[in-house]
Amino acid sequence: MTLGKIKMASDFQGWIAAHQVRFEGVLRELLPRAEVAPQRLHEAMRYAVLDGGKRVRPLLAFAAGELVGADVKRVNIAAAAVELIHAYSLVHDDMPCMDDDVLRRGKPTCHVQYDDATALLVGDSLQTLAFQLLAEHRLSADAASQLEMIKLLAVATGSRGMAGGQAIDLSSVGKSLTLPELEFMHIHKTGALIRAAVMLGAQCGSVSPAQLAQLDRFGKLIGLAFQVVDDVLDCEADTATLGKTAGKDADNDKPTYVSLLGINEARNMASRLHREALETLAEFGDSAQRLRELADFIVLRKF
Ligand code: GRG
Repeated sequence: MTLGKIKMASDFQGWIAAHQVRFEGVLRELLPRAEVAPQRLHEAMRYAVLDGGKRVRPLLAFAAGELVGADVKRVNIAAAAVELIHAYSLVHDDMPCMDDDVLRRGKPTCHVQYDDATALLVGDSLQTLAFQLLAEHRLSADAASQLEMIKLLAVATGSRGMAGGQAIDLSSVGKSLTLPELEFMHIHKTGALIRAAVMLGAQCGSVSPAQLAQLDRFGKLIGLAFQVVDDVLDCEADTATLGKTAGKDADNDKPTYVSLLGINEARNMASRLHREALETLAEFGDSAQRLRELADFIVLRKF
């Protein structure tokens, strides 16, 4: 899978393609085999994770890992943990009790393909598998920093991160939020996991506290930019291109950057966040090239 038709340097395209193919193999190995009992649950977990998605979060982890010379085998595990959490969130988000959607990554959503109870268990099992991976593989030189990594992903995933953002999202349907309220929601719902991907990739290698602080800021800014662009695409792109139902935000009367700012201002905001994110990488020089290119992709993508 490629990242679409936007113009990218050919070596960056090659870097992406190589990581996507390799990482698909990593996920296939790490997920429970479909022949192992309970077969239907394992098959549904594989359905929800494999053969789809842009893998933006894993790519951010690989780029951050490369920046600090991390062993790619360690980053594989960190990236897989983040992607499993992401896949869990999509499965639950699509269920009738939340966003109630039938299409994800160009395929029927998990609860449509299987059933509600299976989808619930798929999300639960993907989430716990993510933490199992972080606990059972050596990711860092010492146990204390590995525990910090596990805590980082837990906070990013839970009520002070993604799940908390989702709770605010669900309760804001039909309401108008202020810009700071909308930002708070999205920094948590979408941004927290993107930020965690960058941080965990870097923590697999040797990174100073000052570098980590810069990368944290990069992750926060690019995570928010991702969401602003997602709001724009929800209005502008079509369902076939997105692989999920377009126009859902307006249909569900959800506050978005577009509903609050209008499409042009939302685009300007994404550009500003993009610029600020790139500024945080200035001191890393050429070693941050992949992160810069991924930031460009996140803001320029068409799906
Ligand atoms: C259910 C706890 C819980 C949280 C759900 C992620 C999320 C929170 C909801 C998804 C709804 C949504 C469309 C959010 C906008 C941003 C987003 C996460 C888009 C999907 O991510 P991509 O574009 O998807 O990286 P792929 O399929 O490429 O991996």
